[in-house]
Amino acid sequence: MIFDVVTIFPEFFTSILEHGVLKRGRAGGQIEVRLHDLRDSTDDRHHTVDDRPFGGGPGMVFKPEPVFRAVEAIREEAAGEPLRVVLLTPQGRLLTQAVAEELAREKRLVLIAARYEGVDERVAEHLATEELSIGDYVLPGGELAAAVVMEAVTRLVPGVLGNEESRAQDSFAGAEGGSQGAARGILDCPHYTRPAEFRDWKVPEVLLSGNHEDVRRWRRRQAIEKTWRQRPDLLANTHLSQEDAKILEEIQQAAHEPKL
Ligand code: 6GU
Repeated sequence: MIFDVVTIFPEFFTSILEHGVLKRGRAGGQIEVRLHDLRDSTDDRHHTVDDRPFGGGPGMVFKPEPVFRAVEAIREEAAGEPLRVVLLTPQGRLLTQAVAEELAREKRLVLIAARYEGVDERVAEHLATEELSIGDYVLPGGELAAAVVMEAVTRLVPGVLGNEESRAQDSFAGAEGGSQGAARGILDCPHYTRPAEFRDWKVPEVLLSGNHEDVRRWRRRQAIEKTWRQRPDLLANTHLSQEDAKILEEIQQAAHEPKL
């Protein structure tokens, strides 16, 4: 899979490309990341990428010409292959695990990281195939968002993690009809490692018991309880199995019983 990143800060990506899943995917040849400096697509002496907004107001807006030129050069190089062009913006559709799973099926993805107050709307209307946001907060630029998209997608590309099973148990996996995993649209359970006792805090006994069925049930219950407490919105959007619905009922009952 090829990621083409259009940015005015290509150096921003050098560190993340040398670490973790992106390093792995690149080394294994499953992914390739091509950085395109937007300033290389300008034609004036000062390599101008932005200008003042029509109608007034604070900040600057990315000019359309360099962005169109950069993406059209990529499109030409991709020679007729269908190409998804993603504009990173807080005005976009929300990146979810289901969206990441969908993007992971593509062969090539263009990511436009905008800075300043935004990009000329003609980019969104006539160049990008979609707009994507990584959450309901404002970042000063799209670089981190592009990095988030690449990391979330790359770990789903077959062969990168080498442990296809662990992904099925991700928090959110299958939340919106994507993959089917042990956990469907609920948060992950807690994890522990040695030492079994740290500063008086003991690892839950059941995890040391060696009883796999008890461990499975405990993890399931923890995951459901965590989700109910932290993200009840996820539970509302998830179809619970009969076993899970019963567990949730027990959790809720226990929470409402006065502690003696
Ligand atoms: Cl994609 N860009 C910016 N600038 N801010 C964001 C975002 C993207 N997603 C959430 N906040």
